Amino acid sequence: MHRALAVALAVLAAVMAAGCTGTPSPSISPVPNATLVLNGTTNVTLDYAGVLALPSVSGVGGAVSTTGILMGPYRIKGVALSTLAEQVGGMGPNQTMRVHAPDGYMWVLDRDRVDGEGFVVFSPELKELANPPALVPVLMYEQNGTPLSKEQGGPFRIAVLDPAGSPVITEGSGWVKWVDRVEIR
Ligand SMILES: Nc1nc2c(c(=O)[nH]1)N[C@H]1C(S)=C(S)[C@@H](COP(=O)(O)O)O[C@H]1N2
Ligand SMILES: [Mo]
Repeated sequence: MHRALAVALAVLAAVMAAGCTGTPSPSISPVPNATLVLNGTTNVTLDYAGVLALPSVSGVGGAVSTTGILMGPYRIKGVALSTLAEQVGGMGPNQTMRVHAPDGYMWVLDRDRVDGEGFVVFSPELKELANPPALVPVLMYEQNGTPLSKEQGGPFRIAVLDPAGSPVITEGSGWVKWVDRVEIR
């Protein structure tokens, strides 16, 4: 009994000592570790804070997978792809933007798409809209007010939003996950 009590007290003392003197616990950073490479007339490499420092756009958008599964619509915050292009000298009318991910996935947008034109747009009921609103394709870093998890395609994923807030649904194949490089050529 005495011995058990002594052990218990020793353990308690050790726990309290650790709690009080506390060597700093390994910091769990809320800032995702990320690198975004922009290749154009010039080349720029941004970290997560560098992307968040760019002018942002917010709105609403969702996606539909090729198998008909609806994702969202979500509240979205990110950087317009046109703003990314401006960081490296802009995009000519006959140039294309290639969005790369480390799994080898790549999506090509022409100038009209970067400007938000020509997307096939659906309602959340997946009815195609004859007269869709003006859209903005973005490099999304926040979905419903939260940074994107890796599972959600984070830290950076392509999304297409309506800045006026209507729940526009676009084709999921363009919503590139884990974007690490954007190339103008
Ligand atoms: N990096 C990367 N992004 C990607 C894909 C992929 O294979 N790799 N698939 C695309 C396709 S075809 C669809 S329909 C959606 C699927 O999104 P989900 O994985 O969040 O369901 O992601 C898109 N983004
Ligand atoms: Mo897909």
